[in-house]
Formats: sequence, structure tokens, C-alpha cells
Amino acid sequence: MRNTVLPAPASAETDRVAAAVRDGLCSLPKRLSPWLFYDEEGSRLFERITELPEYYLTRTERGILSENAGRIVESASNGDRLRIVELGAGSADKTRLLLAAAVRRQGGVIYEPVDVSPSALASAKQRIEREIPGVQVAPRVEDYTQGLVLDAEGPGERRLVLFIGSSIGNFEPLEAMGLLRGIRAGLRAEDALLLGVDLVKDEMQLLAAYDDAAGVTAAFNLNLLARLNRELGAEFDPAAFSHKAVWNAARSRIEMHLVSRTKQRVKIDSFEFEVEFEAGETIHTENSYKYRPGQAEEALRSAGFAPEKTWTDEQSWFAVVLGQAF
Ligand code: AVI
Repeated sequence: MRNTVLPAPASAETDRVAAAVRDGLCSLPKRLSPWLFYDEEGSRLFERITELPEYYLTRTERGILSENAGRIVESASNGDRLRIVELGAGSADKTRLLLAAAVRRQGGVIYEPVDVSPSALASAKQRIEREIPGVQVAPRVEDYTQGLVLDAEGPGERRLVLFIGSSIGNFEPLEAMGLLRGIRAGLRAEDALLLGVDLVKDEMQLLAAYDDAAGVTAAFNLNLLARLNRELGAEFDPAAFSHKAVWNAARSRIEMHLVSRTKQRVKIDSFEFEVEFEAGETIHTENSYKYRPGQAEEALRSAGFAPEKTWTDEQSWFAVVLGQAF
């Protein structure tokens, strides 16, 4: 019996995925947007990446926050009561460090995670309210890349927005500036932004972080094709592509690509479409920008935040910068 691959039922999310895929695979060079990585399997693989020995980013930033959470909360609050907003539905243990510091300082804290996924927000609410007494979670279903809309603060309150985890590194420099300005536009003067950026470092170390020995990052990259098979009825053979990470020094970014091992044609059922690949042709799937020391502070200043303080680790691998809105 012949296996029939049925396209997933149409939904707003499937339409969004289909539009991005059609657009990206019709471009030259071919590209796919990094937000496509994060279906259920991709999010699970990303969690595994954060625990890899080569992926220094998460544990280095966690170390910085663990050592300085009290100081960060103190500087951001400047004597007022803080509310903590996070762009993304909670980066688990790192956010927890700051929430716990705020609870210690002021007895309780309102935490406002902002995310497009209602289910990710609902599970963050359940988990955090159960695990950290004193935190009241007020989720906001919003696409923060389109700007930030928050309720008015009460008297004597100010906000600290967390944009940590090097998430800004996955945006192109102009988009990143637009994003920071959009965040600033949603805040009042004296609210604060905490930005986590990965810093430029030894090329071998950068490459290892994006091409680990256990192959988890390769699986994360290739899952993108498996996702298109599941959701769009595409017929990619993930084994016919290989994962590639390169350091682009001129643009200060790690690039991830999927390289076609052979000349091939791939059908994508849901939009009656065939894509052709030459042997060695790539799909560019992600950029991860690495900042020079001082560059994040410059970006913050030009978006309307006065850089107050920068914390780094001993090796200066990662920086966490606090900016105050002016
Ligand atoms: C989510 N983001 C900050 C990760 C990064 O390092 O750019 C995504 C990632 N891609 C490969 N490994 C991790």
C-alpha cells in the first residue's frame, strides 16, 4: 500500500509557516527564518543545546545572573517597586534568579512574560507560581517584535524588561535596533531593560558551540526540514542534507546552513511546489550575532536607554547590560 502524506489542516500558524517557507525557498540564496526552528521538537532540542558542554552561552549567562541578581534588581528599582517583564515565555532558571531576588527585596513581584504562544505562557504561569512563592504571573499574549504594549504602572512602581539569552543575536542589526526602539516606546522614562548578549571570541570555541560533538545542534537544524514534512506535507529527506556552521568574521556572526548533499528536487504538497537543489547548495537557516565589548551599550543608548552597568564573566564571553530609559 502506498503511503499518502496528508498536509496538516490549515490554521493561521500553518499559513504563516507556509508563507515564510515559500518566500525563503524561492529566494536566492535559499533561506528559512530561525523562528521556524521552534515547533515542539525544535524547542525540546533547543533545551538540550543549552545543556551541552560546548554551548557556553546559557551557563555563562546563568553564572552572571546568579552572582549579580540582587545588584541588578537593586539598580533597576532605584528605590521603587519593580515589575518584571520578560520577552519570551520565561527562560526558566535564569529568570527565576531575578524573580527570587525581587521577592527577597520587596516581598513579592508581578512577572509579565510576553509571548505569542498562549500554551507556553500558561505553562510558565503554572510552573513559576508553584515554584516561587511571592511571584504573581500576569502573562501577555503579544508579538513583541511588533512593539510592546503594557498596562500603566501603579504609583511607586517601575518596570524591568528582560531580553536575555542572547535572543537579540538572532535579529539582523537593523531589526535589532528597531526592536530595542519598539521596546523603549512601550516604556516610561526610568523603566529599565536588561539585555544579554554573546561576545566575540575565539573562532574554534564559537564553531564548537554551534556544531557540537553529540550532533544535537545538527539535529536542531535538520528538524526544520522534518517540521516542513510534518506540517506542509513536504518530502524532504533530512539525510540528504548536512548541518554546517560557519563564522562570518566580517559580519560578526555565526551562520547556520543546511547543505544539500546531492542534486535533488523536493515536493512540497501543501502548495503544489517543487524546489530544486544543486549538490552543495545551502539553505541559510540562522544568524547568531556576536557583540564587541561596548557594542550593546551603544545600541541601547541609540534606542533611548542610558547604559547603567555591564556585568560579564571572568573570561568576558557573555555580557548582561542594564539600561535605563531616558
Ligand atoms: C536562541 N538563540 C539565542 C540561540 C543562539 O545561540 O543563537 C539559537 C541556537 N542556534 C543554534 N544553537 C542555538
